Amino acid sequence: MEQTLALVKPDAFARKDEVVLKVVSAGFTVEKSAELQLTPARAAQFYAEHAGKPFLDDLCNFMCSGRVLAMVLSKEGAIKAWRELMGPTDSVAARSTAPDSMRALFGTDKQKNACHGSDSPEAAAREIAFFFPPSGEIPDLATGAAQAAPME
Ligand code: IDP
Repeated sequence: MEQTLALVKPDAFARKDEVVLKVVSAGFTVEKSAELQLTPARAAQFYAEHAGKPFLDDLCNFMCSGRVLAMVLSKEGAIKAWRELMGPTDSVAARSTAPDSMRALFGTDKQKNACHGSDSPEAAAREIAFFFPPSGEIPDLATGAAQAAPME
């Protein structure tokens, strides 16, 4: 069964239970979940592929502005299915083109768009390991990986 990494971003964290209900209704299994607070260093590491883009600093600040819910979701074709359920990046556009999507329902704009989803099998593997390191792995304190542990 394919797995993907889903995040409920800080702007939608207060509505995470509604998001999870829709995730389960859409046939995904929540294999793992953790609520955590990203540090600036961890956010920059997570979004390393966007290095140099003008919105990166703002994006990292936003991602550190509150807690996130990280989940490993599984389903046949989970990567594509979760991106479809999330909807397009811009929540404003999503409200006209995909009104039932997570970003239309729970997001605000192009940055505060409620959710993240891996965009390829390679990204899913990397992002799942980022938030849920294999057991026995020693957390990299220098990069703040220990922050990925669920909070009380
Ligand atoms: P995706 O999350 O739909 O895959 P990406 O292009 O990978 O979109 O961008 C990652 C995240 O960066 C988006 O989800 C959004 O929060 C933010 N972002 C993308 N483009 C912009 C922009 O033009 N302005 C502000 N934030 C943006």
